[in-house]
Amino acid sequence: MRPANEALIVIDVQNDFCPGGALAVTGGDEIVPGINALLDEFSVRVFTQDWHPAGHSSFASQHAGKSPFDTTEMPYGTQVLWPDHCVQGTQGAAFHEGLNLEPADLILRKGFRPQIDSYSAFFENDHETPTGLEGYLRTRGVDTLTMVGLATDFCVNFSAVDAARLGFHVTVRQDLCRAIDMDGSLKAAQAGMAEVGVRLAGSDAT
Ligand code: VGL
Ligand code: ZN
Repeated sequence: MRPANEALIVIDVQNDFCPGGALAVTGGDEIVPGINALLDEFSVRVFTQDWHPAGHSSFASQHAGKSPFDTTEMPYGTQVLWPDHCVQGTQGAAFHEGLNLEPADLILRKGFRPQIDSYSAFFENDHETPTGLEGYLRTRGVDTLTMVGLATDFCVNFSAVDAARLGFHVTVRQDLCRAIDMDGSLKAAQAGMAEVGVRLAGSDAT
């Protein structure tokens, strides 16, 4: 068992990011058994859940003339437009049925504000509005994080970079992540994570 200053953060292992889902990540479901096994090693265990209201501003369907994976300018910067996904209360927003949620200390929902997306578990995409996770972890005495989940190049990447900038020691287990990888986004994410001191462990499976 790892010491109490270490937490496992399981990012967005939800049906819509798994094969058959609205924003399916290739092999997204393959990581579930390995995550379940890793949960046993940690005494602090946090899961995140992408949780958008219907008609969320990150959905291409809300932008006339735009298609999924196009980009648009938002007040907080450039935003990729996604297929409708992880709509609150839908089966697509539910966790993968094989994922063992029983060990969860905290399930943190994000992306619920209609006008702003939230990839990171720590801040919304304005890089300013906190989710509260930093305070939760610090008040529990956690300073070291292992991150797994979906997708390597978006929510895992943003979460890992924010955590490293906040001063946490961060390891991303790439073998327990899968990437969307649009236009070289995986390579860019790996470089960005390495630059802020995130340790990239496990081989990149994509
Ligand atoms: C994610 C795109 C949109 C993710 C969430 O979990 O990586 N990606 N919403
Ligand atoms: Zn989303």
